[in-house]
Amino acid sequence: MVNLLHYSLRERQHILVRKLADCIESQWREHFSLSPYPIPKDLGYVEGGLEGEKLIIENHCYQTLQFRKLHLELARVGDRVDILHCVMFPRVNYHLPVFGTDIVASEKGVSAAIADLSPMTRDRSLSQRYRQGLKNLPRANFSQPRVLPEWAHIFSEFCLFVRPVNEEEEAVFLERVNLFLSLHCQIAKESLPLANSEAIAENLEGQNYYCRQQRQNDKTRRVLERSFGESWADRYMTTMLFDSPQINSKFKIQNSK
Ligand code: BLA
Repeated sequence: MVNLLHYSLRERQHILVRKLADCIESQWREHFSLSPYPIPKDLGYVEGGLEGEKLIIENHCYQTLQFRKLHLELARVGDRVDILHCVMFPRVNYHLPVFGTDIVASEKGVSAAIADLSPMTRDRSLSQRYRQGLKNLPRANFSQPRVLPEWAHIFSEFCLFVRPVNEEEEAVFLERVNLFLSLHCQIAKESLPLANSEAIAENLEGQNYYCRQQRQNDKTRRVLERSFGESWADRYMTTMLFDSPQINSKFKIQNSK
């Protein structure tokens, strides 16, 4: 029964949300061996509606050798707004950026479409391999680029933040995110774990900072608060959407040698 409900949400969602969700999942399956990720029991599939605004949230989470958490979330606010949220958090002993994407769409169209590969280094730069790969992507023009808010300085120079105005621009967005993902999955698959404790500490700090900044997104917080209340929204943002990595004692032992 639960599965049927899950499917019915995606099938009712905006076509760009459906297509991007399918694209993300198929890239994950193609490139990685996916293990289950333990989602707190009450947060896998959630429905709420305190102020009459019904919110349905469906979470899909996995982990792999290289990623502590692959998270795809689909949500619907009332019967009008569809949301896709996805973040790929690397394990801190892998030197990889954080892939993130967000779509906010309604019958009127897509108001926000965002995608980035965000650097975790102190100087906020992507490695040469990522920069080269991203620079070589075909040019993508959008008629309504959007300006990022202040908290979003965590994103890279390649961050895409637009309001696609028609199906053609939606397709260009989808294709570009697909290319970000192919590049990222390919590099991730070939990368080896770090043994240097300073480099691991830098990744840990980078992810903590990324999560702290993302939790400042008041637009996300307000949607969650309206349906579930303040404390629930805060718990959801810190545990489900942007949880800081837990440092594994294994790294400490390995690196103290
Ligand atoms: C914007 N996110 C938004 C907006 C809403 C949400 C309603 C405003 C849309 C607009 O301005 O047109 C809501 N997003 C949600 C909700 C969830 C969600 C409720 O994911 C989950 C339950 N946000 C992310 C990720 C990124 C991100 C991974 O979750 C980027 C990698 C970015 N969302 C992001 C940015 C904005 C946004 C930059 C614009 C914020 C602004 O203009 O102030």
